[in-house]
Amino acid sequence: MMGTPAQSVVSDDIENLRHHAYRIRRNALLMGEVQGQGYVGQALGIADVLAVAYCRQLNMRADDPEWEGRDRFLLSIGHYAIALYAALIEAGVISADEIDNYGSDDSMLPMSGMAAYTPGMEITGGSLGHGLGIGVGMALGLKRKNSGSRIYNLLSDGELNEGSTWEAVASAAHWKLDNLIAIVDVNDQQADDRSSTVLNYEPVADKWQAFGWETWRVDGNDLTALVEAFDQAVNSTSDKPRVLICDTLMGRGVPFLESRDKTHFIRVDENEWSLALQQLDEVYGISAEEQS
Ligand SMILES: Cc1ncc(C[n+]2csc(CCOP(=O)(O)OP(=O)(O)O)c2C)c(N)n1
Ligand SMILES: [Mg+2]
Repeated sequence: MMGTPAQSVVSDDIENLRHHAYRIRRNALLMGEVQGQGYVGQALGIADVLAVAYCRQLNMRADDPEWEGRDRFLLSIGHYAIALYAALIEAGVISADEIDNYGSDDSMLPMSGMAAYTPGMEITGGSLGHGLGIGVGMALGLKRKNSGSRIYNLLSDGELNEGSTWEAVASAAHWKLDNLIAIVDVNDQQADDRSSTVLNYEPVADKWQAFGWETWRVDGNDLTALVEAFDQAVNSTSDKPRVLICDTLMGRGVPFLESRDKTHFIRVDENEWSLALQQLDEVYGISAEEQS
């Protein structure tokens, strides 16, 4: 029976993360409702990854987001800002009161991620293909300072179209950046079409591996698989940079959004935000009383 307590700790852990992921999705929908539109599909798709990163993995201090010893989480994809805000709110870095200001003038939550505006937003992303290069420089700098902090970089499958991404992939391996963990959101979507239709990215895991990265490919909506992959990436003793290639589903957790064809930028009718929130509660088995 030796394994039983450990297993129940693990399942408690997953249950907690499931709740965090639910709240991240909910925060994102509430922000979408404020503006009536947004990159909500991405936030719903990446919420499980962010729950594991922000509610389990990152070494950080919610009340001191610039603490020198922190792990840095770089969001290359500025349009995913709504997803990161939702996670920063859940992690206690940003107050939930800010949700109502999402996207308005002078808000700390602008629609595209900008470092100067938002606590916990490490870089200004949005000109795609630069996050990993910045990550390489930061990881190298931290190593030279003998810091134990890690750099995480969340990038998208659309960013795999950028030559600058692959320059960064090559240099990270060259510099043996074992403190760098890339996370690729493979949702097979981008602005113009399916990513695989615009420019085939497969075999994506083989490519990163051939460049000298330790590589995991996981279902990015499976919390247990994510926890395992994050743990292995963090605990590996190799001198290679690490990448978690996460297959995700845009709109995950809200069935009427999951089944949409075009999910890059979502607009729904005014009354459909409450439908989205209601469907999310149904998917998670949360009753109206629990919510209030
Ligand atoms: C260098 C650069 N080229 C083009 C754009 C315009 N753009 C904004 S989002 C986007 C789609 C990128 O793909 P991905 O991040 O995979 O899209 P998603 O999964 O969010 O639909 C594009 C082309 C940009 N921001 N930067
Ligand atoms: Mg994409």
